[in-house]
Amino acid sequence: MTATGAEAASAGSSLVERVRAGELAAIARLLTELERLSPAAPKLIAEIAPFLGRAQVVGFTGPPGAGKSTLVNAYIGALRAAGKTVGVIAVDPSSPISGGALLGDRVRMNDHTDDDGVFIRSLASRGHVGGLTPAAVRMIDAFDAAGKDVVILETVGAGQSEIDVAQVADIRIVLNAPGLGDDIQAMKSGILDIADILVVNKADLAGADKTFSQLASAVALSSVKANTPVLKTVATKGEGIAELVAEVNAVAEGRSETAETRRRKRARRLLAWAAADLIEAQVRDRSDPRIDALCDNILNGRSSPEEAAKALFEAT
Ligand SMILES: Nc1nc2c(ncn2[C@@H]2O[C@H](COP(=O)(O)OP(=O)(O)OP(=O)(O)O)[C@@H](O)[C@H]2O)c(=O)[nH]1
Ligand SMILES: [Mg+2]
Repeated sequence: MTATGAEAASAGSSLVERVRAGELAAIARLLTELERLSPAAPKLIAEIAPFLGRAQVVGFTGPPGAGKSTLVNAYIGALRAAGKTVGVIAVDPSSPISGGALLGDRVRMNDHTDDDGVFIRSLASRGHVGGLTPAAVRMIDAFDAAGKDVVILETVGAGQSEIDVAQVADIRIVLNAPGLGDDIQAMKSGILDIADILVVNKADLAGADKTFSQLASAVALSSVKANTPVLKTVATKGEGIAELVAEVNAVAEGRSETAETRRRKRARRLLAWAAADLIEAQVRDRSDPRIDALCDNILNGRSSPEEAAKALFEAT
Protein backbone atom coordinates (compact mmCIF):
# COMPACT_ATOMS: atom_id res chain seq x y z
CA MET A 1 0.00 0.00 0.00
CA THR A 2 1.30 3.45 -0.83
CA ALA A 3 0.60 6.24 1.58
CA THR A 4 -0.94 9.40 0.21
CA GLY A 5 0.82 12.68 0.80
CA ALA A 6 -1.58 13.59 3.60
CA GLU A 7 -1.14 10.24 5.30
CA ALA A 8 2.63 10.42 5.03
CA ALA A 9 2.66 13.97 6.37
CA SER A 10 0.46 12.98 9.31
CA ALA A 11 2.21 9.73 10.17
CA GLY A 12 2.87 9.81 13.87
CA SER A 13 0.21 12.45 14.58
CA SER A 14 -2.63 11.43 16.80
CA LEU A 15 -6.04 10.80 15.27
CA VAL A 16 -7.43 13.97 16.83
CA GLU A 17 -4.53 16.06 15.48
CA ARG A 18 -5.26 14.70 12.03
CA VAL A 19 -8.97 15.48 12.47
CA ARG A 20 -8.07 19.01 13.49
CA ALA A 21 -5.95 19.28 10.35
CA GLY A 22 -9.01 18.38 8.30
CA GLU A 23 -7.82 14.99 7.08
CA LEU A 24 -10.91 13.29 5.67
CA ALA A 25 -9.86 9.71 6.51
CA ALA A 26 -9.24 10.77 10.10
CA ILE A 27 -12.64 12.43 10.38
CA ALA A 28 -14.27 9.27 9.01
CA ARG A 29 -12.40 7.17 11.55
CA LEU A 30 -13.30 9.46 14.47
CA LEU A 31 -16.96 9.33 13.44
CA THR A 32 -16.84 5.54 13.38
CA GLU A 33 -15.08 5.22 16.75
CA LEU A 34 -17.55 7.57 18.42
CA GLU A 35 -20.59 6.15 16.67
CA ARG A 36 -19.74 2.64 17.88
CA LEU A 37 -18.44 3.76 21.24
CA SER A 38 -15.38 1.64 20.59
CA PRO A 39 -12.82 0.92 23.32
CA ALA A 40 -10.80 3.89 22.00
CA ALA A 41 -13.80 6.25 22.22
CA PRO A 42 -13.52 7.49 25.84
CA LYS A 43 -9.95 8.66 25.28
CA LEU A 44 -10.91 10.31 21.98
CA ILE A 45 -13.87 12.03 23.63
CA ALA A 46 -11.54 13.44 26.29
CA GLU A 47 -9.07 14.57 23.61
CA ILE A 48 -11.64 16.42 21.51
CA ALA A 49 -13.29 18.11 24.52
CA PRO A 50 -11.21 21.31 24.32
CA PHE A 51 -12.24 21.84 20.70
CA LEU A 52 -15.99 21.50 21.12
CA GLY A 53 -18.75 24.04 21.26
CA ARG A 54 -18.63 25.89 17.99
CA ALA A 55 -20.90 24.02 15.60
CA GLN A 56 -24.51 24.94 15.05
CA VAL A 57 -26.77 21.89 14.70
CA VAL A 58 -29.67 22.22 12.29
CA GLY A 59 -32.21 19.39 12.11
CA PHE A 60 -34.42 18.52 9.13
CA THR A 61 -37.29 16.21 10.04
CA GLY A 62 -40.38 15.12 8.19
CA PRO A 63 -42.24 12.21 6.65
CA PRO A 64 -40.51 9.83 4.22
CA GLY A 65 -40.19 11.37 0.78
CA ALA A 66 -41.03 14.93 1.87
CA GLY A 67 -37.82 16.09 0.24
CA LYS A 68 -35.57 16.35 3.30
CA SER A 69 -32.40 15.27 1.50
CA THR A 70 -33.15 17.47 -1.49
CA LEU A 71 -33.76 20.43 0.81
CA VAL A 72 -30.60 19.65 2.77
CA ASN A 73 -28.69 19.57 -0.52
CA ALA A 74 -29.99 23.03 -1.41
CA TYR A 75 -29.37 24.33 2.12
CA ILE A 76 -25.77 23.07 2.01
CA GLY A 77 -25.36 25.04 -1.22
CA ALA A 78 -26.38 28.22 0.59
CA LEU A 79 -24.06 27.47 3.52
CA ARG A 80 -21.12 26.79 1.21
CA ALA A 81 -21.79 30.02 -0.67
CA ALA A 82 -21.50 31.77 2.69
CA GLY A 83 -18.16 30.05 3.27
CA LYS A 84 -19.35 27.66 5.95
CA THR A 85 -18.21 24.05 6.28
CA VAL A 86 -20.80 21.37 6.84
CA GLY A 87 -21.15 17.91 8.36
CA VAL A 88 -24.29 15.90 7.64
CA ILE A 89 -25.68 13.04 9.70
CA ALA A 90 -28.46 11.30 7.77
CA VAL A 91 -30.30 8.89 10.02
CA ASP A 92 -31.31 5.94 7.90
CA PRO A 93 -34.92 5.23 8.77
CA SER A 94 -34.59 1.54 7.78
CA SER A 95 -38.28 1.77 7.07
CA PRO A 96 -40.11 -0.32 4.50
CA ILE A 97 -41.68 2.84 3.04
CA SER A 98 -38.47 4.56 2.10
CA GLY A 99 -36.22 1.50 1.89
CA GLY A 100 -32.89 2.37 0.38
CA ALA A 101 -32.99 5.79 1.94
CA LEU A 102 -29.32 5.50 2.72
CA LEU A 103 -28.51 5.52 -0.94
CA GLY A 104 -31.29 8.00 -1.63
CA ASP A 105 -29.85 10.53 0.82
CA ARG A 106 -26.45 10.32 -0.84
CA VAL A 107 -27.92 10.73 -4.30
CA ARG A 108 -30.02 13.75 -3.31
CA MET A 109 -27.01 15.45 -1.73
CA ASN A 110 -24.97 14.67 -4.78
CA ASP A 111 -24.08 18.29 -5.53
CA HIS A 112 -21.54 18.23 -2.73
CA THR A 113 -19.79 14.88 -3.00
CA ASP A 114 -16.60 16.40 -4.46
CA ASP A 115 -16.46 19.24 -1.95
CA ASP A 116 -14.04 18.75 0.96
CA GLY A 117 -16.02 21.31 2.93
CA VAL A 118 -18.97 18.92 3.14
CA PHE A 119 -18.84 15.57 4.90
CA ILE A 120 -21.93 13.36 4.65
CA ARG A 121 -22.37 10.42 6.93
CA SER A 122 -25.25 7.97 7.31
CA LEU A 123 -26.25 6.65 10.70
CA ALA A 124 -28.23 3.43 10.97
CA SER A 125 -31.26 3.88 13.17
CA ARG A 126 -30.69 0.63 15.05
CA GLY A 127 -28.00 -1.26 16.88
CA HIS A 128 -26.20 1.42 18.89
CA VAL A 129 -24.67 0.83 22.28
CA GLY A 130 -26.65 3.07 24.59
CA GLY A 131 -29.10 4.19 21.92
CA LEU A 132 -29.40 6.16 18.71
CA THR A 133 -29.57 9.64 20.18
CA PRO A 134 -26.37 9.45 22.24
CA ALA A 135 -24.63 8.04 19.15
CA ALA A 136 -25.88 10.98 17.09
CA VAL A 137 -24.71 13.45 19.75
CA ARG A 138 -21.23 11.91 19.79
CA MET A 139 -21.11 12.25 15.99
CA ILE A 140 -22.15 15.90 16.28
CA ASP A 141 -19.16 16.34 18.60
CA ALA A 142 -16.89 14.57 16.10
CA PHE A 143 -17.92 17.05 13.38
CA ASP A 144 -17.60 19.92 15.85
CA ALA A 145 -14.06 18.79 16.67
CA ALA A 146 -13.33 18.64 12.94
CA GLY A 147 -14.22 22.33 12.78
CA LYS A 148 -17.48 22.03 10.86
CA ASP A 149 -19.42 25.27 11.24
CA VAL A 150 -22.80 23.61 10.79
CA VAL A 151 -23.91 20.04 11.47
CA ILE A 152 -27.08 18.99 9.71
CA LEU A 153 -29.19 16.14 11.09
CA GLU A 154 -31.65 14.52 8.69
CA THR A 155 -34.19 12.26 10.35
CA VAL A 156 -37.50 10.83 9.30
CA GLY A 157 -40.10 11.94 11.82
CA ALA A 158 -41.53 8.46 12.05
CA GLY A 159 -40.72 6.75 15.33
CA GLN A 160 -40.01 7.93 18.84
CA SER A 161 -36.28 7.33 18.55
CA GLU A 162 -36.12 9.50 15.44
CA ILE A 163 -38.09 12.26 17.14
CA ASP A 164 -35.67 12.03 20.06
CA VAL A 165 -32.76 12.47 17.66
CA ALA A 166 -34.45 15.41 16.00
CA GLN A 167 -34.78 17.08 19.39
CA VAL A 168 -31.05 17.37 19.93
CA ALA A 169 -30.73 19.80 17.02
CA ASP A 170 -30.32 23.43 18.09
CA ILE A 171 -32.65 24.58 15.33
CA ARG A 172 -35.35 22.21 14.15
CA ILE A 173 -36.92 22.43 10.75
CA VAL A 174 -39.96 20.24 10.31
CA LEU A 175 -41.09 19.79 6.74
CA ASN A 176 -44.04 18.31 5.03
CA ALA A 177 -45.13 18.12 1.42
CA PRO A 178 -48.37 17.61 -0.42
CA GLY A 179 -49.31 14.15 -1.63
CA LEU A 180 -47.90 12.11 1.23
CA GLY A 181 -50.88 10.20 2.52
CA ASP A 182 -52.66 13.53 2.61
CA ASP A 183 -52.57 15.80 5.59
CA ILE A 184 -50.65 16.68 8.69
CA GLN A 185 -52.62 14.11 10.67
CA ALA A 186 -50.27 11.70 8.94
CA MET A 187 -47.38 13.38 10.68
CA LYS A 188 -46.42 11.53 13.79
CA SER A 189 -47.80 13.28 16.82
CA GLY A 190 -45.11 15.12 18.70
CA ILE A 191 -43.14 16.03 15.62
CA LEU A 192 -44.85 19.36 15.02
CA ASP A 193 -44.31 20.39 18.62
CA ILE A 194 -40.55 20.38 18.28
CA ALA A 195 -40.48 22.69 15.23
CA ASP A 196 -38.72 26.03 15.27
CA ILE A 197 -39.51 26.48 11.59
CA LEU A 198 -42.15 24.70 9.49
CA VAL A 199 -41.61 24.14 5.80
CA VAL A 200 -43.99 23.11 3.05
CA ASN A 201 -41.67 21.60 0.47
CA LYS A 202 -42.76 20.70 -3.07
CA ALA A 203 -44.59 24.01 -3.22
CA ASP A 204 -44.65 23.51 -6.99
CA LEU A 205 -47.16 20.66 -6.62
CA ALA A 206 -50.92 20.85 -6.51
CA GLY A 207 -52.10 20.63 -2.93
CA ALA A 208 -49.23 22.69 -1.52
CA ASP A 209 -51.64 25.46 -0.50
CA LYS A 210 -53.73 22.95 1.43
CA THR A 211 -50.67 21.60 3.24
CA PHE A 212 -49.62 25.18 3.96
CA SER A 213 -52.95 26.14 5.50
CA GLN A 214 -53.02 22.93 7.55
CA LEU A 215 -49.62 23.69 8.97
CA ALA A 216 -50.56 27.32 9.56
CA SER A 217 -53.66 26.26 11.46
CA ALA A 218 -51.65 23.71 13.43
CA VAL A 219 -49.52 26.63 14.58
CA ALA A 220 -52.63 28.59 15.49
CA LEU A 221 -54.42 25.76 17.29
CA SER A 222 -51.98 23.28 18.72
CA SER A 223 -49.07 23.23 21.06
CA VAL A 224 -46.79 24.47 18.28
CA LYS A 225 -45.24 27.78 19.33
CA ALA A 226 -47.50 30.56 18.09
CA ASN A 227 -44.80 32.54 16.32
CA THR A 228 -43.38 29.54 14.43
CA PRO A 229 -42.72 30.63 10.85
CA VAL A 230 -44.20 28.58 8.00
CA LEU A 231 -42.27 28.73 4.73
CA LYS A 232 -42.72 27.31 1.25
CA THR A 233 -39.83 25.74 -0.65
CA VAL A 234 -39.19 23.98 -3.92
CA ALA A 235 -36.06 22.10 -2.96
CA THR A 236 -35.46 20.73 -6.44
CA LYS A 237 -35.19 24.30 -7.80
CA GLY A 238 -33.63 25.97 -4.78
CA GLU A 239 -36.68 28.19 -4.28
CA GLY A 240 -37.28 29.50 -0.78
CA ILE A 241 -33.80 28.54 0.41
CA ALA A 242 -32.65 32.12 1.02
CA GLU A 243 -35.76 32.67 3.16
CA LEU A 244 -35.05 29.46 5.06
CA VAL A 245 -31.47 30.54 5.77
CA ALA A 246 -32.77 33.92 6.96
CA GLU A 247 -35.27 32.26 9.32
CA VAL A 248 -32.62 29.92 10.75
CA ASN A 249 -30.38 32.94 11.40
CA ALA A 250 -33.28 34.83 12.97
CA VAL A 251 -34.08 31.92 15.32
CA ALA A 252 -30.40 31.56 16.24
CA GLU A 253 -30.01 35.28 16.92
CA GLY A 254 -33.21 35.36 18.93
CA ARG A 255 -31.78 32.78 21.30
CA SER A 256 -28.35 34.27 21.89
CA GLU A 257 -27.11 31.05 23.48
CA THR A 258 -23.47 30.15 23.46
CA ALA A 259 -22.49 26.92 21.75
CA GLU A 260 -21.41 25.65 25.16
CA THR A 261 -24.95 26.21 26.48
CA ARG A 262 -26.30 24.28 23.53
CA ARG A 263 -23.96 21.37 24.28
CA ARG A 264 -25.04 21.35 27.92
CA LYS A 265 -28.68 21.34 26.83
CA ARG A 266 -28.00 18.27 24.70
CA ALA A 267 -26.27 16.53 27.60
CA ARG A 268 -29.18 17.36 29.89
CA ARG A 269 -31.66 15.95 27.41
CA LEU A 270 -29.66 12.72 27.21
CA LEU A 271 -29.57 12.56 31.00
CA ALA A 272 -33.32 13.13 31.24
CA TRP A 273 -34.04 10.32 28.78
CA ALA A 274 -31.59 7.92 30.42
CA ALA A 275 -33.05 8.73 33.84
CA ALA A 276 -36.59 8.20 32.55
CA ASP A 277 -35.61 4.79 31.12
CA LEU A 278 -33.94 3.78 34.35
CA ILE A 279 -36.85 4.84 36.53
CA GLU A 280 -39.28 3.10 34.20
CA ALA A 281 -37.40 -0.19 34.45
CA GLN A 282 -37.00 0.07 38.22
CA VAL A 283 -40.60 0.97 38.94
CA ARG A 284 -41.87 -1.70 36.59
CA ASP A 285 -39.67 -4.60 37.71
CA ARG A 286 -38.21 -4.04 41.14
CA SER A 287 -39.76 -5.81 44.07
CA ASP A 288 -40.14 -3.05 46.63
CA PRO A 289 -42.81 -2.71 49.36
CA ARG A 290 -42.81 1.07 48.90
CA ILE A 291 -43.75 0.70 45.26
CA ASP A 292 -46.42 -1.85 46.21
CA ALA A 293 -47.88 0.63 48.68
CA LEU A 294 -47.98 3.37 46.06
CA CYS A 295 -49.71 0.98 43.65
CA ASP A 296 -52.30 0.28 46.34
CA ASN A 297 -52.87 4.01 46.69
CA ILE A 298 -53.49 4.30 42.97
CA LEU A 299 -55.79 1.25 42.94
CA ASN A 300 -57.96 2.45 45.79
CA GLY A 301 -58.05 6.03 44.55
CA ARG A 302 -56.10 7.55 47.42
CA SER A 303 -53.64 9.13 45.00
CA SER A 304 -53.33 9.79 41.31
CA PRO A 305 -50.45 8.14 39.43
CA GLU A 306 -48.81 11.59 39.22
CA GLU A 307 -49.02 12.10 42.98
CA ALA A 308 -47.67 8.61 43.62
CA ALA A 309 -44.80 9.18 41.21
CA LYS A 310 -43.97 12.45 42.93
CA ALA A 311 -43.96 10.73 46.32
CA LEU A 312 -41.65 8.04 44.94
CA PHE A 313 -39.26 10.50 43.33
CA GLU A 314 -39.09 12.78 46.37
CA ALA A 315 -38.40 9.84 48.67
CA THR A 316 -35.35 8.71 46.70
N1 LIG B 1 -41.86 18.39 -7.30
C1 LIG B 1 -40.96 18.39 -6.32
N2 LIG B 1 -40.32 17.24 -6.02
C2 LIG B 1 -39.40 17.29 -5.02
C3 LIG B 1 -39.10 18.48 -4.32
N3 LIG B 1 -38.18 18.19 -3.38
C4 LIG B 1 -37.89 16.89 -3.50
N4 LIG B 1 -38.62 16.33 -4.49
C5 LIG B 1 -38.60 14.92 -4.91
O1 LIG B 1 -39.17 14.11 -3.91
C6 LIG B 1 -38.54 12.84 -3.88
C7 LIG B 1 -38.05 12.53 -2.48
O2 LIG B 1 -37.02 13.45 -2.16
P1 LIG B 1 -35.96 13.17 -1.00
O3 LIG B 1 -35.14 14.39 -0.89
O4 LIG B 1 -35.25 11.88 -1.22
O5 LIG B 1 -36.92 13.02 0.24
P2 LIG B 1 -36.56 12.58 1.73
O6 LIG B 1 -37.54 13.25 2.60
O7 LIG B 1 -35.13 12.81 2.00
O8 LIG B 1 -36.86 11.02 1.68
P3 LIG B 1 -36.40 9.88 2.72
O9 LIG B 1 -34.97 10.19 3.15
O10 LIG B 1 -36.49 8.61 1.93
O11 LIG B 1 -37.37 9.94 3.85
C8 LIG B 1 -37.43 12.91 -4.90
O12 LIG B 1 -37.87 12.31 -6.08
C9 LIG B 1 -37.21 14.38 -5.10
O13 LIG B 1 -36.69 14.72 -6.35
C10 LIG B 1 -39.81 19.68 -4.70
O14 LIG B 1 -39.62 20.76 -4.12
N5 LIG B 1 -40.72 19.56 -5.69
MG1 LIG C 1 -33.64 11.51 2.69
